[in-house]
Amino acid sequence: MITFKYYITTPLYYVNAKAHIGHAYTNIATDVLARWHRLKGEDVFFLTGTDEHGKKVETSAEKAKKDPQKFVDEISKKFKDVWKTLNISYGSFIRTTDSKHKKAVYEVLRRMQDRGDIYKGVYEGWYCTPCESYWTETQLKEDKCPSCGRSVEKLKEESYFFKLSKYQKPLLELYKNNPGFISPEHRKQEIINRVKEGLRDLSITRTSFDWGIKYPGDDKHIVYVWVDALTNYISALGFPDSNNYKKYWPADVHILGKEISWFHAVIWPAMLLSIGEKPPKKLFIHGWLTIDGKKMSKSVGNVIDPVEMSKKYSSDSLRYFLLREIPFGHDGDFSEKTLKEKINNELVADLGNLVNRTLTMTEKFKGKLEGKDELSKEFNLKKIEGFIDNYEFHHALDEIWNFIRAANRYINDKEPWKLEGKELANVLYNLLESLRIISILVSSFMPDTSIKMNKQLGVKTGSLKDCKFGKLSGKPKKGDLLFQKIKT
Ligand code: ME8
Repeated sequence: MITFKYYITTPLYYVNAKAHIGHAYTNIATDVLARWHRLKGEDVFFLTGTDEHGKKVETSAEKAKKDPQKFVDEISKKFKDVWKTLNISYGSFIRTTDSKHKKAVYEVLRRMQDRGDIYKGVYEGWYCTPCESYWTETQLKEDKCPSCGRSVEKLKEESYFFKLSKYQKPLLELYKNNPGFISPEHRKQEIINRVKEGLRDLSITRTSFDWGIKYPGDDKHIVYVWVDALTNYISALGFPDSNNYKKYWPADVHILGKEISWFHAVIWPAMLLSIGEKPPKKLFIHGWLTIDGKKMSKSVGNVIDPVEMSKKYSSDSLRYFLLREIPFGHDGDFSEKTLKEKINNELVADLGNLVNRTLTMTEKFKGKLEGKDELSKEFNLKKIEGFIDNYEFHHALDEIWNFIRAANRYINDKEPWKLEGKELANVLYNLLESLRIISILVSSFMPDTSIKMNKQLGVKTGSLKDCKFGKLSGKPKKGDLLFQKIKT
């Protein structure tokens, strides 16, 4: 049997502050995909990590009165702790301060130089430190950074340049020949339109700060943080000649937020074309979360801590909510009020209730649990798979919930409390088989819940091929309620 590989990545988060709900959103969505592909039996490489160089991190370390390396060590560890709380099943965590990463960056630069794609010049422009980006006068929006809206400062420095302009045509060809390269469609159009307007060569070194990878052969230059960070997607695999690199590259998908689409859709593939490596197969660009309708920011004081949320409501509830509430690829709003409503109306009333009712009746029943399939028509695995393959998590969950609701209706219709013997066995068999399958279907979204369900059902962890009737085994035993009703 051929085992397919699946290489999926998240962005590398800046370590200037701790992880917030926006970072959690990306990692949860990526985790769902990684887990889903494991359920399909694929060989998954799931990469996340931290972006640890640049002026922004250097300034944050200074403010904290810490040595930059010590500072990044601490924050990077905190990111790992958050991912543990949220059950993020990454297989590899790359830090841009890792020595294998630095080696890969040198190799990338060497190849770009060999190609004749790097030259020395002078850069003058408007610099946005939070975004670590230079902008031209015309790109500014009301004299502010067009990406984040914050103040910019004028800088002039000697710099090495990458001949990005040379790659305008090859990039447009890449987009044309690979229609699925950038999703969603409207994001792809934005990129194509901007690339058609023309590309300027990219300044790839800085001299205004120290904290970063030194440019080979010219120590006062530090490698631009984006050239450094983007290389993570191959350095983590051991680029250039490791077995992992050969096996997993090109990435099947990079998941990222909309504000960094330019770096991933233009600069990254141009770098790869320059060094003679394949571009990733796909970029999926998701939208931004607002908090109760407002932009999340430290100054407004509305930054949501995902760990606090998951301690309050469980990590599974948070995971479920984020993917059920917001169509992936669109902007969306995080509201604690809606989170509580979803927990009560969907997790407690539908799924929790179905498990509780079924296990309560099963515990009282002493006969053999057997019957004939009356419920499998209520779910369509192909449809669910199709939605997930299209990154439509909310539709996949809708479909799974239709099945859960159908099973609850089945109890109401059959009135098993009035039945006994074979008739009762048949109803219980159908419910237990449905729950076993539901547990598999929700496992990527809510891994803890699935484990708890399997324990109560007395079954082993299943995979997608077990999503059919006729596999019930083990001894069910009622446990604690899966979800607690929240006071609103
Ligand atoms: O940009 N809503 O790092 P970063 C949704 N180091 N997602 C959000 C979000 C929000 N409000 N805020 C952040 C960087 N994100 C670079 C990346 S990659 C080689 C280098 C998520 O710490 C989203 O995924 O600013 C966004 O793209 C990412 O965090 C930015 O994280």
